[in-house]
Amino acid sequence: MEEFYMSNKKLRQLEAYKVDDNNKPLSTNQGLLVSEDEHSLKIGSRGPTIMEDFHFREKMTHFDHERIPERVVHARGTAAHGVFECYEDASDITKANFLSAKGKQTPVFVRFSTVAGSRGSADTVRDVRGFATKFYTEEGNYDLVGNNIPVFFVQDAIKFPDFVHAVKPEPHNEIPQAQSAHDTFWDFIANNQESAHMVMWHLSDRAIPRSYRMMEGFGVNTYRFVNAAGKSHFVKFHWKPKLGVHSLVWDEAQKIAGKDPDFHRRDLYENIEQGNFPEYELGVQLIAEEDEFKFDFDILDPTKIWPEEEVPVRILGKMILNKNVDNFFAETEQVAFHVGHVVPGIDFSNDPLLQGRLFSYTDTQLIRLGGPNFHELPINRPVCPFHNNQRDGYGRQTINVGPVSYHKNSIQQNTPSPVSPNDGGYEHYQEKVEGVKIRARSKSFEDHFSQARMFWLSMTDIEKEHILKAFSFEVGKVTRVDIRQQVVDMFANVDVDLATQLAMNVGVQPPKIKQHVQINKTSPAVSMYANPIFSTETKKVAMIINETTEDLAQIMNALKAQKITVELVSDKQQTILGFTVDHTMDTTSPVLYDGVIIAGKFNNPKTKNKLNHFIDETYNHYKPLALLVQPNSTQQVQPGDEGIVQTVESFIEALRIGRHWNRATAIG
Ligand code: HDE
Repeated sequence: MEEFYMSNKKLRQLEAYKVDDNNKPLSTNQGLLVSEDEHSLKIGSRGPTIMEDFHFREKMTHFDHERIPERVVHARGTAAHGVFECYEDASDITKANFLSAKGKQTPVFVRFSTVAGSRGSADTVRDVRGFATKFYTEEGNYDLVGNNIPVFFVQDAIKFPDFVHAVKPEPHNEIPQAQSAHDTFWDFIANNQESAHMVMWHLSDRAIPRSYRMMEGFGVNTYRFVNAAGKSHFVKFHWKPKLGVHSLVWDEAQKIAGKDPDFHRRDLYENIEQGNFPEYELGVQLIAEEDEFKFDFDILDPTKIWPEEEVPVRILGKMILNKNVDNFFAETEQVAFHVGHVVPGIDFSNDPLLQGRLFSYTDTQLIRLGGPNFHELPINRPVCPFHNNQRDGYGRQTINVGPVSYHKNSIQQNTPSPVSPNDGGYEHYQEKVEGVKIRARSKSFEDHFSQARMFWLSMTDIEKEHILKAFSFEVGKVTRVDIRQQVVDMFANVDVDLATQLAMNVGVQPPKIKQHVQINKTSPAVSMYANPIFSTETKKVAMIINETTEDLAQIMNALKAQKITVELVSDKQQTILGFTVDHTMDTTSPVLYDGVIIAGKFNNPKTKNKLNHFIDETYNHYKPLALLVQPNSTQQVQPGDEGIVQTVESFIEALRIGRHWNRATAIG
């Protein structure tokens, strides 16, 4: 067994539950060997099936019950195992043991997801992405349940059901699937203006990531770190991907949703299988308890970021995802995350969204996983021992021995017995709280537009263009004109020019408000394109070849040397110069690649049309295109245009950069 496998306590634990059915005799669930599995038991071969057929009944009953409710949000997801490694002793800020020593390793399981769509919906829709990590620490499971966008739509958990109802398919006809571009979503936004900041992120390219391997993660809510001396800091969590943050373009994302609805799932799975293990660094922003009120926003408000320029991110360690699941249902579907799964040294703030989340996550598992014993499912078990007086319930597996299931007792000398904080027992941070009982929101949560404008002002020109296009698409799909008008009026608070252009694009009156929020502050860290990470690593390229192709082996070697993944595409399934093609131009599509190389001349008019499609789409989506031979291509694509090249070397450079935005006639 591979070394990383042996050193990963969680993977070793899961081994005990694995069953290999390969080459094994068929039996019933009771272990009875089965001699025949294709015909039910009948009276005569044309007669009725009889009650006695226990084999049929067992098989069919199991089938009838094999679906569980999908997650109420984040239903569509995919997951992988990995390891977190601590860079340095962080005991000055937290007593969490998994952050206590350089080189300390902790097994992890990460589930990425979309939010709005059903379990079978497409990966590349415009949506927030979930980024949930379970650390199997020696002190119990710690779950960091985050998103790829650092703020949220609502400030108080009590509004979450309303928000989710608004974004989900409309209840009368269950349309549209996995889309925010519809009336109820935008009606909610216009009437709940605390969502302004989040909407700006949601309309940015962050909501159409290129890969789960190329997006940031954020804890969103404000938590607490507490060290051994009891000193507390407010903390926000960040995951920073080694490959940088990259996105699709909207036209491409929509097409991928049809060509390969599993695009992100496949990308993660294939790259892990190929040994391209995704890596993310874990960072924290810290605010000392005594500095709680020093900012021009409330640090407990989940619709606000802590600008990285004001509160720098301290990097604590890195996570590498190096193993795919063996069984999607057993692991990815049954994993149960909860923001309340913490370890000593990690605690909560009074962020009202977080407070509500602390209830919701366990509650939802009760219905989804069918009762209170979901912690016994292999994927959810801690790797450290756990003992308490909880007993029974559906599907209980543990056989707790002895007569005692209560505390205090004398029969078993009070075991299991509580552990003092000095010996690792969890102790809640002793925050002093006083106040009147009241259903209200703090006045310090009332500024909904300053950070939304800060986000807008921090965007590069191309990002601004994409946000305006996304706004125009989404609001343009709203059928009720008055909702379109309300959205225009609302976003004039963020930027009057933006709202005026939006009004023109969606056919309503220019905004009534003529004055946006008066701030000019920026936070360059929120821009994806201001300081991009350029790389060719793990980018996927289609090379179109046929019998006219030359130097194939050399080209492949040059690309592989840059860690580029190549798929060979031709007009038919065949082997050329010793290479078997992976796809025909019919079984794949240009939208599925980061760049295209044309290395074969085709004469058949129908094939030429297909080739032109590859060229046009690659051009329209700003991706690099190498014309190693000159095909009879469409007019607009000419060597010399940005990112349109004629050699493998210049293609590699163009691919490193990624998108080539200065193509005047591109549509993406
Ligand atoms: Fe969640 N969220 N959420 N959420 N959330 C769930 O738990 C909830 C919020 C996030 O891959 C549910 O097991 C409330 C913010 C992720 O299994 C549920 C509120 C953030 C996942 C739930 C929020 C998240 C969930 C549905 C507002 C980013 C998928 C199924 C107060 C920090 C985890 C489940 C996975 C899942 C409730 C808001 C992230 C119903 C009440 C903010 C990544 O418990």
